[in-house]
Amino acid sequence: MKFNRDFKGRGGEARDPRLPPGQYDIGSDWPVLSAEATPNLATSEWTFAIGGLVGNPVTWTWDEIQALEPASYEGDIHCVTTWSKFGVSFGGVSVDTLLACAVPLPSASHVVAYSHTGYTTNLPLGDITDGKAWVVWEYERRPLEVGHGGPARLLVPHLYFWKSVKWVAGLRLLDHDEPGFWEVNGYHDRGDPWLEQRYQGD
Ligand SMILES: Nc1nc2c(c(=O)[nH]1)N[C@H]1C(S)=C(S)[C@@H](COP(=O)(O)O)O[C@H]1N2
Ligand SMILES: [Mo]
Repeated sequence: MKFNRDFKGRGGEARDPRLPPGQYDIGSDWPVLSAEATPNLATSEWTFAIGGLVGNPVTWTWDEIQALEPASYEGDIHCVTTWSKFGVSFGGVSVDTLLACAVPLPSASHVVAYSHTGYTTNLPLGDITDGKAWVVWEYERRPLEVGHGGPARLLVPHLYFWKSVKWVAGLRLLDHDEPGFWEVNGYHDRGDPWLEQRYQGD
């Protein structure tokens, strides 16, 4: 088998084509990385809201969001701290299903995703539509652990994992870009791992 130079690691071994530049395969580990203290959110108190530039602002309770059409993701995730994790599965609901209820206005171009703890991140609306983002409450078919964002987190696996807000509380649709917690602290505005957009200026 022949490999292109670009698919070889430093030792000359074949580089896994699932691995974006500068990343390594962390295997079965899954580190917990949180800027804030882990909150204890009862599902009876948890809500998820979509507001801002929408025709129909909506807030779902836990039972209401669970009743929506289920959707899942099977694939890889990439953290800016250089680990990637292959072939993970998450279950929840597609952000497309949620946005279909809220009806984005034509002027909506960006979102701020925010957590119940105050963490925020920004995304172009186009990065969370057409099957690219989920609100998830299952990992490997079990309830998502609280350290990893349970009861539910955002999942935007085509971007670095800091965009996947843990303990997610909602989306605010805007007509402009509004950098979030890590983005105002020097991280890249968009965070595409394949373009290695780690820090501002990358
Ligand atoms: N609410 C909240 N969400 C967050 C973070 C955080 O600090 N708080 N960290 C982000 C970062 S930098 C990463 S790498 C992932 C870590 O998710 P994990 O702890 O499940 O690995 O969550 C992202 N979502
Ligand atoms: Mo991260």
